[in-house]
Amino acid sequence: MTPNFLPQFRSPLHEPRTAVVLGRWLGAALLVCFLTGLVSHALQDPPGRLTPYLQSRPVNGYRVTQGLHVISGLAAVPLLGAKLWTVYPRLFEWPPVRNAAHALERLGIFVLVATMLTELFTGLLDTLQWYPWPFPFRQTHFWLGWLATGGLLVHAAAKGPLIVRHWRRPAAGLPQRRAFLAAVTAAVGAVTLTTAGRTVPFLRRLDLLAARRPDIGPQGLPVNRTAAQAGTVTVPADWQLRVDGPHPYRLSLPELHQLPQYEVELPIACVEGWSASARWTGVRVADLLVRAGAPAGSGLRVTSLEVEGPYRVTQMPAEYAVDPLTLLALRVNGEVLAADHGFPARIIAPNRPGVLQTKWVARLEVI
Ligand SMILES: Nc1nc2c(c(=O)[nH]1)N[C@H]1C(S)=C(S)[C@@H](COP(=O)(O)O)O[C@H]1N2
Ligand SMILES: [Mo]
Repeated sequence: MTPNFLPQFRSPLHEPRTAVVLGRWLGAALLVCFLTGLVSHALQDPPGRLTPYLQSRPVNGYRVTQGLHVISGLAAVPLLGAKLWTVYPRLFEWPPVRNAAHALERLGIFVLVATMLTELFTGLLDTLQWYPWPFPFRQTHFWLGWLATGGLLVHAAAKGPLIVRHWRRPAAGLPQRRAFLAAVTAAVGAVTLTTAGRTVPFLRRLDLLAARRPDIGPQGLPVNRTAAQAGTVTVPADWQLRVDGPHPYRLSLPELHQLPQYEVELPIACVEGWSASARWTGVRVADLLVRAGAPAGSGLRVTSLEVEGPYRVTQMPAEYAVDPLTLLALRVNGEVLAADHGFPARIIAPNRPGVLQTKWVARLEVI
């Protein structure tokens, strides 16, 4: 018997079949989100042992995985809401703790729900580039992802018998359940359609909730961090690209424009949740390295004019450096780079997170 100072729940939907159906959908979304998150983490900050496996193809690889990451994470928000609503009467279970095993199970649920809510919330705020907390976003998001996924697996295992029992559709359907699941599906569909346009071009016009539309910005391309935000508005009039290697040299901007120019169509795929393709023109990074006498298999370090910032210095593994599509770009969509897109020169490479497409390049170093 539930004591009467606790709320009474009358909806027939607080039951295992509804919880199992929602759990399946939520589980699928979280699995996609977790795996694409791992890919993103590995590409952004490759641990040494992964470096030999990094690939510069497919060209749109990172765009697809980061797009799926954001889409599945956003879809998980209404799914988690519906799932928690279905099961929350269990929070009022009486007696609150029956025995040690039961206490442990409740503790597990608490950790699972807390990590998931925090994970989805921090991810959502990241797409708005809003970090109202003292901890580093990326590392926290990464480790919480492991905790939430681990918690999810333990939860699914603990509920195994119940899940198995309610896996198949029961012979007598519950009309309220059908209506509820249809409403949840509609909510997921609405969230996806109104946000996916930040990555998927043909949904662009429906992109009502997106933080940034991929076609708004100077030269038809959004900006993540403007020149003013990065404190690099003043490019010296006598700017020269400095290339360090066995045969170091410097090139002025007119000299760079005189070298063979190549044109590539490549996306900026930003980890803050948007991507957009553009036409870039510039000098092949591979050519610049050869000219510096770089031995085959060299990677490079790129330093920006930016005074300080987490992406002032980035490293590029050899796989990207030799790719003919990897440019030191001087133009975008037919125009000289705007200050916000990295004038006088920026890096653009295939299958790379946007954060590593270094703007306002000052120096390349063979490593
Ligand atoms: N030096 C420098 N380069 C940078 C950044 C930065 O903060 N500093 N931001 C990066 C990020 S997060 C992205 S998504 C792309 C965006 O390029 P865009 O502003 O030209 O679209 O630039 C990258 N290059
Ligand atoms: Mo970004």
